[in-house]
This record gives sequence, C-alpha cells and structure tokens, in this order.
Amino acid sequence: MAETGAAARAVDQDRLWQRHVEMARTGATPRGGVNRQALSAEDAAARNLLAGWAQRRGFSVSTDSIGNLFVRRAGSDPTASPVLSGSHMDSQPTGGRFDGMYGVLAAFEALEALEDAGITTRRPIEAVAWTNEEGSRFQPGAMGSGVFAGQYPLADMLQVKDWKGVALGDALAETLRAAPAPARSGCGFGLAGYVEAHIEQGPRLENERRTIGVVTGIQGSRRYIVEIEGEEAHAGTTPRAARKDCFAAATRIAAAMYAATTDADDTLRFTIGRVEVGPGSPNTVPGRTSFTIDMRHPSDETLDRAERELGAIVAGHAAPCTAVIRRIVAVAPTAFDPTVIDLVRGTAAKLQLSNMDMPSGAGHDAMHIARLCPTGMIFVPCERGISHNEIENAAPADLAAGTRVLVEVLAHLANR
Ligand code: HGY
Ligand code: MN
Ligand code: MN
Repeated sequence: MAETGAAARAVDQDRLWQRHVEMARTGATPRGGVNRQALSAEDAAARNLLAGWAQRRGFSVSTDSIGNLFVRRAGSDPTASPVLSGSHMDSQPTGGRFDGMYGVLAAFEALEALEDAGITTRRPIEAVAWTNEEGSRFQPGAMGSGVFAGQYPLADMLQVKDWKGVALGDALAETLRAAPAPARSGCGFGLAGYVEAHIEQGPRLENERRTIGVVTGIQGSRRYIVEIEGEEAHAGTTPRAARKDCFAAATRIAAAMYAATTDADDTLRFTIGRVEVGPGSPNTVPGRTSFTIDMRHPSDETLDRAERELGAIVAGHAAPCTAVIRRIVAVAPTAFDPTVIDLVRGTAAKLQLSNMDMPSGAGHDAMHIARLCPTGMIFVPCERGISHNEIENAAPADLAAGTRVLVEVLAHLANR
C-alpha cells in the first residue's frame, strides 16, 4: 500500500475546481446558482459530462434500475466488494454549485488521483451520483440511495409523480435515453464501505476556523403533507359563516404548528416549504389546499412526540373543512461507523488539516448507506454556512483539502 500522502499529493485542486465550473453550467441560473432538478434535461447533461470524463480516464460507467450512476476504478481483486464514495447532482430549484456536486466530483477526483499516482487498491473503488437526493421534484428525497439500501420499493418509487403529474418512471426513462449508460441488474450490491464528502451547509467550520468536519452522524428527518378540503364559493357573495375556506384552515393549522414546534433550545427544525392553493383564482374561496412539512431533530422520541402534536393540531383546527396529515418520509437518526470516523479524523491530522467532530443537520445519502456498510462523511466549509441558495460558495483550497482526506480514507478502506 502506498505510504500515506502519495494519493493526497496527487489531488489536483485546479482540475477539481474546473470540473465544478463546467458542471455549474448545467442548470445554471441567472443569479449564479443551479436549478438541476432530478431526472431533468439538466440532470441528464450533468450525467453525460461525468460519464464522458470517466470514459476518457478508462473508468467503467454504469447505472442501476433507479438511475444511480456509478464510475468504477478497478482493483486488483475484481471479485472484492467495492468501496463507494459520492453524493448527488440534482439540486434545489434555487440551489448552489456545491451541494451534492462536490461529493460526486471529490469522489471522481479521488479516482483520478489514484490513477495519476499509479496506486493500485485491492478493492475496486466506485464514485456514485445518487438519483434524486433533494426530493424537491419527486418525494421522498434520498430516493436513489434509499432504493439501493432497500428502504423504498423500486416499483413504488417509479410511480411517484412530480407536482405536474409526471411519473418518476417516465422521467427516468427519458433521462436514461438522454444519458445512456450500461445497466447493472437491479439495484443494490455488496459494499466494503462508503464515504461521502459534502459542504457543511452550516457555519460551524468557518466560525471555528477548521478545514475538515469529521461527521459523527445525521439527525432524524421526517416529511409530511397536509391536505385540506373545503368548498369553492364566490368571493363576493359568500358570508364568512357559510364559508369552508381551506386556506383559512391552513393558516390556523400552520400557526398552531409553528407555536408547538418552537422549542426552548432551538433544536427542532420545522419547515413549511411548499403550499398549493386551488383553484388558485383571486375571486373564488379556495376549496383545496396542501402544504409540505419538513421536520428534523437528533432524537426520534422528540420527533414522535412532535408528530403526535401535529396530528392533534390538524384534527383540532380544520373545521369547518376536513384535513389529513400524511407522513411521506421517516429516517431515524444515523450514527456513523466509529472506525470510519476515527480514520477520517486521523487522516486529517496526518495531512495537518485542522478538524473537528460534528453531527450533520442536513440529510445525505449516507444516512441510508450507513445501514449497509461502514460509513462516514467528510465536511468542508461553505461561505457563511449558506446553502440551498444560489449564492452558496466554497473555496477551491477547502474542496481540495477535503478531497485529500477522502482519497486517503478510500485507499485505506479499499486495502482493508
Ligand atoms: O434536505 C436536506 O437535508 C438535503 O440537503 N437534501
Ligand atoms: Mn446535499
Ligand atoms: Mn441539499
């Protein structure tokens, strides 16, 4: 095995940055961010870009039945379970250039650095771009990794519809036509380990002047949709007493939920991110309303208690309309593998990079893969901790530093 540092020294900061610049052209928005929705034409463009780079380096490219995209660098033992590293290329509608994409490009740069350094590993190492991590077009998010890990049945996911009624299966077929790659059978295979690099999407590393976040785990996350039925009526002639105004009901329900989830230590995360009101005419009393809920906390018991309160609020505030709350996602808090955490911390120290242990407030594909194999994550700072925003920014040197830790950790796991 190469001495520690040979692979890290082969990481090319300019090449890594340039790949971010090229990828940011797919789905580029006027304000300098990206809108690269899952299984969109922009997603297909990013897939083709990555596959083209991979083929030029002699790596093999493949997809599985949910469209996860893999780039494989062979190991000396082709029968050995691979080590995997990656993240996602789909973005929020007003997303940044680094959320997800950094993890995919860092994994790809790791393959290139090993190649450039002439380092052979026993196990194959694969870079992966998971399908639909953001869940902003198709819910649930972290779908590709969730199907891979057996959390979500493929058949159910193929039938999920986006806000315009497009089925995921149709969008997937269209994407694989636009970005063809050899198909792996089914979805899921044995792994020897998984490490995901990601921007922190919070301010701690920057505030504490650390370069590497040694991620210990991911808080629990849940998603719901509240659907309220009222009665369309004339805005001018219908007295208040006769109305079944479902947006009025939605505001009562939402106000009560915000109050109920305002905890003293500001740890519970409660977000209403999307509201639909129908028929959407200024002079018709709304007859149907729906809104999404995203709720996060490190403790599943707290999430359970909050979930019961949300249900009680919906039941108690809907009249004279009717309302239901449906849970779409529940991912338990994830603790990463202690040996991988130690490996990330020890490698950062060997490379003389400042580092700190920290949990992840954001969800990542690693939360599903952690249920399959030893898993960990590496964070790097992002400017003012801003993410899910077009001004998201990161420094080339930090991206390269995280990649240096990543490639050394992957090489170690691939020879374990
Ligand atoms: O929502 C999340 O935590 C992730 O950024 N998709
Ligand atoms: Mn992400
Ligand atoms: Mn995200």
